[in-house]
Amino acid sequence: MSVVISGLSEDQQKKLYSLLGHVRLHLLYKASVHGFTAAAFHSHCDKQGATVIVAYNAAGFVFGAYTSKDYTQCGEDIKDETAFLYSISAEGNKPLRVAGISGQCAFTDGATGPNYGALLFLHEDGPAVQSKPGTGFHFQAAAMHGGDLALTEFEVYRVEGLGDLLAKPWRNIQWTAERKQQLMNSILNYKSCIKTVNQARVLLVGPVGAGKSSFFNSINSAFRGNMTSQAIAGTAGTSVTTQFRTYTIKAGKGGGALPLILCDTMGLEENADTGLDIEDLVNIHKGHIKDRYQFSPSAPLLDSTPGYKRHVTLSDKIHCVVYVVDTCKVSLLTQKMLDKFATIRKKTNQLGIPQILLMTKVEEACPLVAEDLKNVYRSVYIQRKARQLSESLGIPLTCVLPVKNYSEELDLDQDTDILLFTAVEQMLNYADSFFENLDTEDQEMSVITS
Ligand SMILES: Nc1nc2c(ncn2[C@@H]2O[C@H](COP(=O)(O)OP(=O)(O)OP(=O)(O)O)[C@@H](O)[C@H]2O)c(=O)[nH]1
Ligand SMILES: [Mg+2]
Repeated sequence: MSVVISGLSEDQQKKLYSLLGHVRLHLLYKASVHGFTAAAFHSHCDKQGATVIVAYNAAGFVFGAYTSKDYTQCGEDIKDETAFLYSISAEGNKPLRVAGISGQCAFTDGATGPNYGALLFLHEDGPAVQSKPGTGFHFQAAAMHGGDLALTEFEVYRVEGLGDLLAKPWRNIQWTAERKQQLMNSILNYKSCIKTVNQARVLLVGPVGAGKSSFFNSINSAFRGNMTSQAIAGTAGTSVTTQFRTYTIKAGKGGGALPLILCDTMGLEENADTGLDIEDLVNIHKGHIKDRYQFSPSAPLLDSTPGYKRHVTLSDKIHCVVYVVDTCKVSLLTQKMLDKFATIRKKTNQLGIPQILLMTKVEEACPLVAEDLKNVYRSVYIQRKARQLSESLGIPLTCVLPVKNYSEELDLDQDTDILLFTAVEQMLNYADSFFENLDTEDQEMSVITS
């Protein structure tokens, strides 16, 4: 996924959040990337709901406008009592917040750059602002932008209200030591209904950096009782994982293998010849790809290449596919990425493999969850993201599971383990559905060649 990065420093971000309250910001448009033109602004920012403009000048001012209304280019004057202009200057200074003059409109919704009367951004389709204090908003030019009307950068963010906590969680989880033990036992004692299959094989698929490798590390750590990092996890422009890996998990140090194999793949990227290849994925589904196969997006595996396993048994096939998505990036999933998911889902459905969706980084996505992971099913924001994902990927909400992976902690945590184990238990249930759906002929066949 191509990532456009915010120009706000940490201090500026904090100040902006202090003006906006309990919200999350999603960068929609960055003029240095998309163009300093009204057309580019409208193509990225129209009909996005509440937004905030962030303009930068060489004098060090960060200033702009918040509105709760859509930009639609309807040509009308828009009233919005919640709209305001603001300015953030040097470190330490309190941000300036300017409400609109009572009775006057907030902005004119035309085809120009955003026009708040007193401030017209992208003036004459360029990196400039026209400043006319007194039109709609009163302010001192020196305090707003220091008189420097040339823009060095111009960004627009969608402002998403995080909402509060639901009175009742949308899924009931028991956050107790007994429940954790119960889940662990249920996973340890899992037996597939097929005699020849000892371990359910679960495949992790998702965009670069979603937390696939971290999920394996987290499960491995939770079962071993201490932090492990067998799978390399981290952040880079492209996928950190470049090999196909099949991981077994041990029940404690020196313990036996769990009846579960987690298969880690290279991240998905939106363009055709980058990231995990769909043909490779189909071969993984069918069990043809060997452990440690080096993915090569431009040259998918052929049945004549060394990493290809010709003779496969039911144990080699994937029994459950888990889509892994970063909760913070749900609104940023591009149409290309969603189309890629749709193709994968189609191929996976054709092979009769059940699918689950794992939403990672829930604590990064919602501060209320960061405060207490037990809020995960009570956070309005997480519920909204789960619904949004369920709709855009066409996966029922019952198959959407929020989790927090271990990423920087040194100690295990009971609540984190309970969420992780709940997800694994569900994966095993789904693998069972796969086995149950096989016809008797398939079930009896131990060696399948295709
Ligand atoms: N805060 C937080 N960070 C996470 C979580 N899961 C993963 N991360 C971090 O996200 C980054 C990417 O995680 P990985 O597990 O490498 O992601 P991946 O899906 O394997 O990525 P590729 O192999 O590059 O496709 C790492 O820095 C992790 O520490 C989570 O639940 N919470
Ligand atoms: Mg990885």
